[in-house]
Amino acid sequence: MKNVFKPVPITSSEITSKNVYISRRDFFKAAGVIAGSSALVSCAPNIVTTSDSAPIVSAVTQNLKDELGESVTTVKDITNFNNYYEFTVSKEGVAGLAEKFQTSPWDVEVYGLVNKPRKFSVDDLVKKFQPEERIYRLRCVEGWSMVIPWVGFPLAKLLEEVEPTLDARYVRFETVFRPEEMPGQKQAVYPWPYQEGLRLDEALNDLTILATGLYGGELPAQNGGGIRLVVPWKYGFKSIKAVIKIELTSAQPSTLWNTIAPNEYGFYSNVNPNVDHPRWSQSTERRIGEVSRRDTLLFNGYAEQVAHLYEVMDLKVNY
Ligand SMILES: Nc1nc2c(c(=O)[nH]1)N[C@H]1C(S)=C(S)[C@@H](COP(=O)(O)O)O[C@H]1N2
Ligand SMILES: [Mo]
Repeated sequence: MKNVFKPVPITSSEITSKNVYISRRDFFKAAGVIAGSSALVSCAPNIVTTSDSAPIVSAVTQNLKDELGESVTTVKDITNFNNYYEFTVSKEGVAGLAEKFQTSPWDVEVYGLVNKPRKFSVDDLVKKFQPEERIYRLRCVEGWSMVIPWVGFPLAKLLEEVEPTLDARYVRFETVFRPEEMPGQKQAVYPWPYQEGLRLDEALNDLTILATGLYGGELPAQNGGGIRLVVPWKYGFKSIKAVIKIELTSAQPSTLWNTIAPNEYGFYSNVNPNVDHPRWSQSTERRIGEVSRRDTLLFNGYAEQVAHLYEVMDLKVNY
């Protein structure tokens, strides 16, 4: 299977001898990624040893940790264990089927209850908003998790640009519909295109990003390239991939999983170890790459940043 992950370009002049010491900061500078502006990214440079024989990406990034000190998942696992039903329901099968999927050029249309509706190309968004590194935990509703070093920018920056009107209360996201490239979309089992939604204040929270890359490189097709949403305190299915439409609405948008099984997948779907899925417990999870299970954290460990959004809500009712 071809690895569609494009390694970060490091010039050979930067790797002079067998043992070269480079800081993570220098690494991402070389990669053209602006690092360090996120409060969640540790500012301490991680000094690592690289050698000629070891692939530089994994050598450097194996030292990356989130703000809780959790190591990032390997690029192999992140890009070869995916949920992406437009391609297949087999997690190991997505990467192969997504090999020919065109992720560039890519446009996103932002419209609805806004003063300045507009279509943006991902290239323009990258130039305009200077994506930064965000290391986030991703907790799938099925009970597994990863730690992913995304490259992205706050969705709030894009929403500011189009000026939501006072009536706008929700944001609806829609995935591209290309059944010729996405075999799963030829089957009417699911109500394509995939749709998701957030309340406007959730969408404006600084944790909510649009990702344009991972591991300092491009965003692989299987992870949602051209561009995807990442909402780290919610179950993974809220983080919709391959987004082409973002609509500001007054009413709560319908979402794919909530439409199919409203009793199992609520609109909010905040990670919550105290609210079980009707068919399984949500109190623990398996971190990909580990054997034993670990406790699931309320709001996936981001309570400090987001708990205030739900102060007046009963999370057992509004799950
Ligand atoms: N369009 C679309 N977005 C999607 C999905 C999908 O099937 N289609 N799966 C979701 C689920 S269930 C999860 S856990 C994450 C997985 O993201 P990853 O494969 O990049 O780890 O993507 C989410 N976004
Ligand atoms: Mo998921």
